[in-house]
Amino acid sequence: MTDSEYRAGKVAVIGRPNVGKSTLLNRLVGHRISITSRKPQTTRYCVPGIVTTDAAQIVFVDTPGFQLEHVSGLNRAMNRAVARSLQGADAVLWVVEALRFGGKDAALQSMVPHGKPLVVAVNKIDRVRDKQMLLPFLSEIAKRLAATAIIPVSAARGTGVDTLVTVLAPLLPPGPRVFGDADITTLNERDLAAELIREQLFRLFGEELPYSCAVEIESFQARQGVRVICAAILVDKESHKPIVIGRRGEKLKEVASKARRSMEDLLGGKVHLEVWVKTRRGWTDDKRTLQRLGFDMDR
Ligand SMILES: Nc1nc2c(ncn2[C@@H]2O[C@H](COP(=O)(O)OP(=O)(O)O)[C@@H](O)[C@H]2O)c(=O)[nH]1
Ligand SMILES: [Mg+2]
Repeated sequence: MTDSEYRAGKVAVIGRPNVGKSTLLNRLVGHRISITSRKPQTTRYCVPGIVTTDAAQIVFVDTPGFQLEHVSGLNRAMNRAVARSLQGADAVLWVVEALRFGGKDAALQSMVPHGKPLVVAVNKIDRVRDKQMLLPFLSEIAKRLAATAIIPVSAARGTGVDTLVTVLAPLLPPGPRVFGDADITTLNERDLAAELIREQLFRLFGEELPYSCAVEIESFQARQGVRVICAAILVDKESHKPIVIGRRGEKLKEVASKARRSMEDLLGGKVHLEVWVKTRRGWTDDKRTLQRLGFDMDR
């Protein structure tokens, strides 16, 4: 392949909550950079994942599910982030769930910018026992969405994921690679660490609590090859504090030790993690807190 044939660009990954966007991003990149859980709307940031092949360098941008309900400052900031990443993308990867295309999926149609190449990934095909059932679903999707390609995949198993890269690469503009072969994301270690703590909140706590929590890294140092990290979990209600801490601090210990292990996996090397809990009432509507958490509040 000559230099002039090499492709480079951004692909925005969109889809209704819980279809497996973040799982797919992690599978594409080969590392767990975007947090996942069984609960909808785990993802709060646009998480870029870099995939480099002989033919192309693609920055996939995982996005939060677009929020139509609960208009808090946080939700508006998340919506702006999704809109911006769609504008900045060279192509769109729309993830839907096999055999499940409903109103919440259809509502996204108006968000796909006109003229941008669209590829649809039909995810979770590992759950479809009778593969014959897929064919009518795929043709239904083909009728409804003006996609360049519709690819059945399983993000959980890795099926079809390489095909996605092969299909997307020629849709991107020609250009040189911008990142090194080993680069997997443009997020820094501090942000990744905060997200891995948030992931445990989603995995370990009930329905409402994780949505009103945030994580702030208060200090992040490297000492003799060990990353020493102090983090605060912000809760929005005083009554949430004892829940996160748990009896004799057991819950918080579990959060910290699971998050620490994921950090060591992702970052490589030893991590020393201290986590504590702080109440900050109304933080989801507090511009300064949102700014500190990395949301762009200028618009
Ligand atoms: N069976 C199956 N489950 C999946 C697959 N991809 C994702 N999931 C699960 O679907 C849930 C939501 O995944 P997540 O990636 O957080 O979805 P997102 O909200 O679209 O980012 C999690 O419990 C995942 O384990 C898949 O290919 N097969
Ligand atoms: Mg997600």
